[in-house]
Amino acid sequence: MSRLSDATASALPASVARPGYDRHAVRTGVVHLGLGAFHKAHQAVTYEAALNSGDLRWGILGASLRSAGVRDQLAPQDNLYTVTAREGADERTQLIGALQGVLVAPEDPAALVAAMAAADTHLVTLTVTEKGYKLDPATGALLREDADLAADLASLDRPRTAPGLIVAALARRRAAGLDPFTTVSCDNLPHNGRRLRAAVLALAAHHDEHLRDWIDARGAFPETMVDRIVPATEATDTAALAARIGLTDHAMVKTEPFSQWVIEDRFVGERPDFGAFGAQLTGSVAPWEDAKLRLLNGAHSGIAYLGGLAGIEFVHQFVAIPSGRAFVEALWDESAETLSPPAGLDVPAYRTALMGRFANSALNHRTRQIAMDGSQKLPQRLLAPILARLERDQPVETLALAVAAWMRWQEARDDAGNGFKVDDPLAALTARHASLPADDAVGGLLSIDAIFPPRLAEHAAFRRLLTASLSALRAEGAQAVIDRHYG
Ligand code: NAI
Ligand code: CS2
Repeated sequence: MSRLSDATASALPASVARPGYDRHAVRTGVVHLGLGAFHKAHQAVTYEAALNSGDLRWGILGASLRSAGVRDQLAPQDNLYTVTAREGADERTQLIGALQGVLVAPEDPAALVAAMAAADTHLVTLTVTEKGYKLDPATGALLREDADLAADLASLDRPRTAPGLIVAALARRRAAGLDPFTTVSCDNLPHNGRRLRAAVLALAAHHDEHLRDWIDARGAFPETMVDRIVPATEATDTAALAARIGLTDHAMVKTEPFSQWVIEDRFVGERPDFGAFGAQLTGSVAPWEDAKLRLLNGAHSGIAYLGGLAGIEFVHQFVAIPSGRAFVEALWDESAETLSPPAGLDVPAYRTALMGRFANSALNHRTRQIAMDGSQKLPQRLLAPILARLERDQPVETLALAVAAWMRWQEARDDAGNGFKVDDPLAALTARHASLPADDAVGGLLSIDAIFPPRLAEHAAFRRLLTASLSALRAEGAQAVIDRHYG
């Protein structure tokens, strides 16, 4: 079967929406760091809409900071790929032409810095995962002991990290008399803009205080809340798409119909008319971000660890079990009380919609994928609402069970005894404690201050609750514990 490319795209069925603009007339206004599934299915779709409206400033140059895989997938396809939104039996596919090219930073960091420093580049955006910012998950401070960051602290001649690339490119723009670009984190980090700004300023200050002051005065790092469930593409997805559209797309992404992007209206120079293309510009993102990180992502993490331990592969399978669905609702009952919902967010309706999104069996969202990088995710998803509730002497039984399940997950063995690799930058550290007797394991894991703030680590009642939950998970198994409490 032929592969998707400029030469073959005309053979696509009429049902596939395609670019309504001349790809060769597009200017590259966006450089995106971390060209992964989520960017392709979320922000890129917004830029595609801008291009289709006739605003040809918003082509994308993607960059991988780690490997050549995505570039090698897309180059033979002239950087074309498709986004397929699935819900039950319904699926809609769109051809995306906004991507103009892909750079691989380790191969040629200078080329990436030059692209970020180009006059046409108005936005530098990121989806490098929570761990890509080289920040302490609990405090947000730079992880100066990280090898790549240490190299960027020593020299920015060949930057390796996202903050390093941004500082090097901003220095280049300042020297050329250009304004900074607007730097937009699109990762599930709390106060993502503020955290990225702090990392960039700290790294800039290390090299040149005047550069730091210029970025501080002239730069913009808007906060964002980003939401679209985009599971990793699997071979079966690619094969099913090829059978339907008659071309092979090795860079396809699958997602849901839902998409939301809330952006703080804080930009330096030119930007797309985001509001016209479905994004929400606002003065305050935090209430939206808290709701999404604590309700959607908090439930996701609880499902990932409890479901994963019980041998449940997919999110929709977990919520199809009555006790699983009841667990999610109980977690939402606890977390929702810690929110200050923004005007326009109806929390009960949001929860109902979320449960429908989780139940979407067409996504096959793997619990194992969500379980990844838990040390980087727990603080904002589960620990923040727990802290808020403990400060008000409110119970945290369900949130604590989700944390205990993460602790049990660190043992790298599910309830059936199947071993697995804990995919987490702190896995070596958590493994030291995970298999100790329950209270020692809990105490050791709570002592990891990159994850647990002292107020939690020192909370005796919380530690006792975690120890009881972990003991039950070890003795009965996750499914039995969920059935006993929520069945
Ligand atoms: P992905 O695995 O497809 O892409 C991850 C990207 O991050 C890749 O380009 C990878 O090279 C880069 N990366 C990973 N570790 C890095 C590091 N240490 N330094 C620099 N770059 C690094 O994952 P996907 O689905 O694109 O998700 C990426 C991020 O997007 C998530 O971590 C999350 O913050 C955010 N997100 C994802 C959603 C989803 O459903 N997939 C939804 C909402 C937000
Ligand atoms: C998921 C998120 O993998 C995970 O951690 O919880 O990627 C989730 O799919 C998105 O935040 C949904 O917007």
